[in-house]
Amino acid sequence: TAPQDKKLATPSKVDYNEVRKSVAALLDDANFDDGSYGPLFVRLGWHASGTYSHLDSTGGSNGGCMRFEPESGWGANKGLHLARERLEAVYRAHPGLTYADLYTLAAVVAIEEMGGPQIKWRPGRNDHKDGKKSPADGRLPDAAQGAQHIRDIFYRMGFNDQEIVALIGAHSLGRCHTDRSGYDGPWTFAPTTFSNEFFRLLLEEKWNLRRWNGPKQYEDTKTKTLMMLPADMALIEDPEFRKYVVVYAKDGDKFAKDFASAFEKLLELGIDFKTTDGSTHGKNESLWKRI
Ligand code: CCH
Repeated sequence: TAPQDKKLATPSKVDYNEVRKSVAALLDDANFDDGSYGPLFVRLGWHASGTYSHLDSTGGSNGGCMRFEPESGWGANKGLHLARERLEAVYRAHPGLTYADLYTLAAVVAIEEMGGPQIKWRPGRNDHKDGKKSPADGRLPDAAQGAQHIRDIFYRMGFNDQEIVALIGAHSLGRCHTDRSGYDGPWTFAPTTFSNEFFRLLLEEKWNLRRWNGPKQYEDTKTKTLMMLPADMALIEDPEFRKYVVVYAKDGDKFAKDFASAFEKLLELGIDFKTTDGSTHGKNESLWKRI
């Protein structure tokens, strides 16, 4: 049997379809950003998982540690308390549900509800009682940097160049907030719709440095309403990354498929799913083979 088909040793009483429905019902809010918590939920699931290091098997979504110091206070996680607070009602309504499972499932539901691909997801993450096992700050990417930094960060998680580009395609969703990252504005004209528009805009628009008092970021020359981070621009400046940008800009279905695989892998980094035959899988043995 493929690892994902084995039965969990301790089947949970939680009805995850009901959890999905509860999350979906919380997405829309006309007074919040572009009308949806979806993009913020995606960022929550990604930041909960993206601390993983395959070098020492620390970090990752297990533990649900972002609700504690120090992770809750990291600069990179600014604003994510809004997502966690929004999801609190779902946690309370489903005894047995872990925060660690909820933070990752919320991202999956958000992507699906915003028109994205189905992403394989399974429960099995535990909650830690405090934030003591959180790694030191600095594992999430710095938007001011370029290709080398992006590779350092994502290779540490175990991703290759193609997966890196696919994952960052999530910037078709949402926007930057001056009171969180310091950056400002959305990447696309439809920030609550999953699409390959981020890649098309990267290639097709002309991007100039924005003249403003904030951090270095780019704006489109036509409407001056869209933005790119220095780290986003690295995807077209670096020839290896650029190859995949070209592929995904042309083929939205391929992007959706590759994004789903990479995002599934991201959410499972460092997780041991206990199975009925006593074996464990996870710690990414199975995932490693796919690199
Ligand atoms: Fe991202 N991202 N991200 N990002 N991100 C920001 C917002 C979102 C970087 C920087 C930023 C991924 C990779 C990277 C989302 C998903 C993903 C912001 C603005 C910055 C800065 C935060 C703010 O001010 O609110 C950098 C750098 C990288 C890689 O190098 C990956 C991978 C994903 C998911 C797969 C989403 C969604 C948002 C929008 C959040 C919102 O509130 O709208």
